[in-house]
Amino acid sequence: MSKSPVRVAVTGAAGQIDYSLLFRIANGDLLGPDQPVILHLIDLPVALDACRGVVMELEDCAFPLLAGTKVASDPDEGFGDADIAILVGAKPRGPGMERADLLKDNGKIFIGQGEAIDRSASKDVKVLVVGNPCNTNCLIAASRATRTSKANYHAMTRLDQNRAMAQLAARAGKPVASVKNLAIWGNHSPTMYPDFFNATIDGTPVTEAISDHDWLKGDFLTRVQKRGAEIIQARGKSSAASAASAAIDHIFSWATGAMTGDYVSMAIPSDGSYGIPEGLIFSFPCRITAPWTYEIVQGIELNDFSQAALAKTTEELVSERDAVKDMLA
Ligand code: NAX
Repeated sequence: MSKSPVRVAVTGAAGQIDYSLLFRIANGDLLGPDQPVILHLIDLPVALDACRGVVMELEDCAFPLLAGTKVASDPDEGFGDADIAILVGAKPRGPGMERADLLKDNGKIFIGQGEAIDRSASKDVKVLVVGNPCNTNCLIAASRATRTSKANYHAMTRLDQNRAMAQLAARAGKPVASVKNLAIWGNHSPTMYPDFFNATIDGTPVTEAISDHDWLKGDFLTRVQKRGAEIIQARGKSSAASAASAAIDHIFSWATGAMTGDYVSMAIPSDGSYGIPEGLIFSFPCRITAPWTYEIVQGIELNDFSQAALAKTTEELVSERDAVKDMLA
């Protein structure tokens, strides 16, 4: 018997990330090749015609798993009965705009969307925030969760993990699949910490597989932390297909337990592990223990270098939380 469709709501549906993401979801990449999906495309009223164009293209792909589509600008309509909500739409940073203003302008969006999700989505909804500043946007949305579970509100750092794995593999001359347990700690921002000390390549610690530790502590970290800017400089636009792919990876791992045993980076509400203030949306090394069930990997050794890096990214996230404290429910 065929499975009943899962409703996936996606904001920013007329934007460039979703132009890749929606087609991958409809193709079965998010939830597997036997799971039909109904897509809810959400964007601002001004972008609804463009969304309708995207729907026409989705139809023209004749995806066997695409069981329906809906276009909406009203958040309650868009998130209505959604099982999964991927929040991509956000206000971009304008010229001369301070980070605090960006946080506040986006905060308003995520208050409204968080409230609508809590009111109208499925009670077990799983939420992934991609729109930047994604950790703090997620914090604001999760603060509205009363009926839905705060533990199901995540922000995306999987792109940073994927970028770090690719850089290490290239440096070691090995396939990317040989890199294991590379996790991102902290904020999706240049303070993030890709923890190479606890990662392995073909089972060998990265610090043994790559002897140039100055590179690991220097150019490697900087490159991962600033990869977004490097892409913009080369492409003239920010990362899109790779961001969509990472969103797929995040949900696919969480939903199916794929990569079980290996670490996955997820920015989730802190439970106080590793001394990170409770409730902060912080990227931890996580393990998927069963479909839709995750835990923070415990007992990871953090040397002085790692502890200093964690302190820096924690400080930034605490200051972001302070900047939006009036917006937290
Ligand atoms: P685009 O500017 O191409 O598209 C954004 C779309 O969101 C537009 O169609 C816009 O109308 C819509 N939108 C704006 N406010 C909305 C609202 N309140 N409700 C619904 N839709 C709304 O941006 P794109 O390149 O797709 O990037 C989207 C976001 O992803 C940005 O905030 C970007 O910074 C962020 N990113 C996050 C990454 C991550 O790893 N977490 C990496 C990629 C990307 O930089």
